[in-house]
Amino acid sequence: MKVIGFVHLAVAAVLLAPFAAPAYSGTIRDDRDDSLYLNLGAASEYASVGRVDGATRRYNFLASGTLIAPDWVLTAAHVVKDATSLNFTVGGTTYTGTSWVAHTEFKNRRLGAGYDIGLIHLDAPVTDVAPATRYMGYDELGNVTTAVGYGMTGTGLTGAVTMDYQKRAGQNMADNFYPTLESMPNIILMDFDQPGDPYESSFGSALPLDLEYLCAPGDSGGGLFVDFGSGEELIGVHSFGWGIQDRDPDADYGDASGDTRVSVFNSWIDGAMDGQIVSPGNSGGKKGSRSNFVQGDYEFGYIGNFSIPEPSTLTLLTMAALGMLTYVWHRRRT
Ligand SMILES: [Ca+2]
Ligand SMILES: [Ca+2]
Repeated sequence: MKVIGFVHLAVAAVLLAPFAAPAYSGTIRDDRDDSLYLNLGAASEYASVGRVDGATRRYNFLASGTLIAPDWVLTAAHVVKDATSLNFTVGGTTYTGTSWVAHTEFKNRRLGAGYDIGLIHLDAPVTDVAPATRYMGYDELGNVTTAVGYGMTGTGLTGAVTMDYQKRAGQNMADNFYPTLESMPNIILMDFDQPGDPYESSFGSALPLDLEYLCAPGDSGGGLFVDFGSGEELIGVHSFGWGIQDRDPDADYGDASGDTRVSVFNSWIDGAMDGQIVSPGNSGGKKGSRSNFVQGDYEFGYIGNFSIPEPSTLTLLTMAALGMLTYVWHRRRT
């Protein structure tokens, strides 16, 4: 183990200090065997989800991403925004990111605004793994989702306490959209329901799914899938965790997570892959353009039958802190 990464741990600890212990939390049901989640993560339907190893000027980090074209990886804006190098490993091969772009409306790490989406262009096309199919509709809510990534693990009782570099997948219900002020809701919310304890439910049904699961630091950028009847489709990009009840976003029971909604960004994704949208400062660097939403015929009323407290300063700090924590201290293997 090398010293590299120390600075990053320090950054995360400072951000967490006011409201969270520097121990993180767990992500699988405490009454299920981990092998079930590992096996689901290894399923061929989710082969497009790979591991992102990145660096900024100050630290190395680990995150996740989903192959959506032979040479393009969809991930979170906060994964690529400050990166100085990015590698993507999928199907046992590591590819080098030659350029990347974060959504230009992702500003000041405001994860609650819902523009946490970005792309990485690879140095060579991936030929042995099929890209994920992006979802084009708006009917995500009420479906069983499968979240896939390389984040930390643990159980709902312990929180995310272990980084073992394994790929896992688990299920959750797409309960609600996060009520942002945007013209279309662009964040999908899920909560980690505790078996036998309805008080550890933040919204939606209090009954956990068989492989109930919550994303944890390191999962950022990974994929959220739903099978609408014609195979798994990519509906979300893992963005943040939310300590909605205990104000500690450690991915234990009662916590929630947010995914950036893929379908409302499909035209932005297409524009970025065509080279029409480039982040300022990235290679090729023309000035970034504004988002280009598909307006469609979406209907409002998405807040539905639950209420989310007004985002307090503390809540926003919490989400921002987890965004930083996603840059898990990454042990460089020698
Ligand atoms: Ca749930
Ligand atoms: Ca918590």
